[in-house]
Amino acid sequence: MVGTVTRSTGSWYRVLTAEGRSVECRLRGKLKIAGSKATNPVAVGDKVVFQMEDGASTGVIEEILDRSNYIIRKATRLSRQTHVIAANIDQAVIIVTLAYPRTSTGFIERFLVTCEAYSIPPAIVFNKYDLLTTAADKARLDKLTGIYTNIGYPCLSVSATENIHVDSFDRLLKDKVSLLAGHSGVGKSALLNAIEPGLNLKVQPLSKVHKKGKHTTTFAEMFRLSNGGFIIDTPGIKEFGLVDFEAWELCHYFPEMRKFFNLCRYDNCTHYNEPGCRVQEAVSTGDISIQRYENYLNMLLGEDTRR
Ligand SMILES: Nc1nc2c(ncn2[C@@H]2O[C@H](COP(=O)(O)OP(=O)(O)OP(=O)(O)O)[C@@H](O)[C@H]2O)c(=O)[nH]1
Ligand SMILES: [Mg+2]
Ligand SMILES: [Zn+2]
Repeated sequence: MVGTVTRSTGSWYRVLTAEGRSVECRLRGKLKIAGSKATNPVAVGDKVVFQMEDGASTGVIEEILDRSNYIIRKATRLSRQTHVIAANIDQAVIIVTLAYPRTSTGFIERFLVTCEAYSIPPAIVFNKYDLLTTAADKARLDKLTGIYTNIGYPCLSVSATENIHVDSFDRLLKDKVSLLAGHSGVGKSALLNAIEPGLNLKVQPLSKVHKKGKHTTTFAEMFRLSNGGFIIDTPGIKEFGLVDFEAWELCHYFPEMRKFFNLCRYDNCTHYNEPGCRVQEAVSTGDISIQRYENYLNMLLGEDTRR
């Protein structure tokens, strides 16, 4: 039988069949993916072949089907071992807020670069629209959505608590496997509850002192939505860290730079301060957003934008 892994606790995997049946499965002996350095051979989202155990309601996973993509995190900072967080993801949706708590553009762009590196289409959802009350707040939102939609990244402005454009959020997730990311407190659980009240996810009040929100979600799991979509709820964004990259390849993860960087004078141009650089020229003429370029430089030069 074939199914999708919807939950992994280390030794047991919950596998959902096309008929909608969930079976708790173990792994057959030393099942490993050839060449993989991963500590876990099977992750949420994996498509697997399994067999029922004789006279039991449990199953055994015998084979992992090829992944269309997957995301990993390093076991530790220096370790070469990796942990696969999830596989076969149709899109990665980042929930952000311009206030309470404020998500930095550096953080959004690090997320977008990670999506590009993993070949996962991203989407950006600006939540807590109801809290943007001044003209300056709204102008800032318009500017950001302008920058991202121009590059081709879909953007939504919503409010989970005031029910603004929640239907668009529902359509975004329909029939797709979506990874949901975003800082603690931006309203991921509130938004999911708004489109699917039966989920009853815990919504945590923002801590008044730090305006940062407490971390409440604990492990990766895949939820089925009644619109046919699946949600992978990650334990915080830190697990969705940037893959390792070389300086010359970072620009490949900025789609708006692609049409310029082959035209630079030097083949190994990093678009920082080299003469004859067409990317820097495009920034000065406004064809590439200064904000995006500055965040590119921050990533290139290794400044921490993980805030
Ligand atoms: N004003 C306003 N508050 C919201 C909105 N959405 C969520 N909140 C509030 O923001 C706080 C955090 O919401 P959660 O849904 O728990 O945030 P989360 O992203 O799931 O946080 P973690 O589970 O910790 O990652 C709660 O107090 C919500 O009521 C919104 O659209 N507008
Ligand atoms: Mg939550
Ligand atoms: Zn250049």
